[in-house]
Amino acid sequence: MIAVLLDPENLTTDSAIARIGHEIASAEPDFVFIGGSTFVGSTADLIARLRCYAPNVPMVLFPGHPSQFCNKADAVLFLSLISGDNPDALIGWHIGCAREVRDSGVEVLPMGYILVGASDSATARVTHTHGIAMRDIRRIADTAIAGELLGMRLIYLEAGSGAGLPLGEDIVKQVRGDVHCPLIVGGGIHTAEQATAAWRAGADIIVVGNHLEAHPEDLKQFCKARRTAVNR
Ligand code: 1GP
Repeated sequence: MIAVLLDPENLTTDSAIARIGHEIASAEPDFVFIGGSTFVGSTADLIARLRCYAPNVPMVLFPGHPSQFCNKADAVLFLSLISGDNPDALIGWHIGCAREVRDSGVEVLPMGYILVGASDSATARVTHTHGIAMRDIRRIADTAIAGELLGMRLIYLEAGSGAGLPLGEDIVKQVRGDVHCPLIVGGGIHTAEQATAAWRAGADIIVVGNHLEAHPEDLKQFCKARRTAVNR
């Protein structure tokens, strides 16, 4: 599957929303993820506007800050940054919005979020944490196993938004072999070939953000590659 990640901070004009909205409606990705590392504010307006173009594509919150939660989404990735040692990112920010999330009726998906490498990424800066070194595949996989044992229903391997290169297939394969829950892989995916490599290594969902915000017309190529990868 494929998720298009949209950062409300980067979609501020009607024309930008219309452009990506039309591409989503025609290519039909499996999900739209909405969220950003540095955005503080509501996502409700963006969700409402995207739904006008693509009412059948699930809108899933991927919040970098509690203010991004809203009850207009279909689901929320309730993520804990388990690769780092910032208590706020592990559990603290969650407490502040726990009641609102529970009472919202939005489907809650507990997710272990693992930053790999990406020392200069927005996630690393905002959370004051370091990603796990790419060469330390054993620790990456053990972190994923620990997340699953703690009851997390999804594991997200993150190379960092805007990373020059996606995660290596060796990392994805190792984690795929070690956990049973759905595996999300994102960060630095710019081509359908890179997406296909991640799917074939074992990713259930690949996430593309920066590239599709800049080149929404490429979404159809990613969605076509998804069908090819599945039918291999
Ligand atoms: C970031 O994994 C996502 O959280 C997507 O990254 O913007 O590099 O595609 P990109």
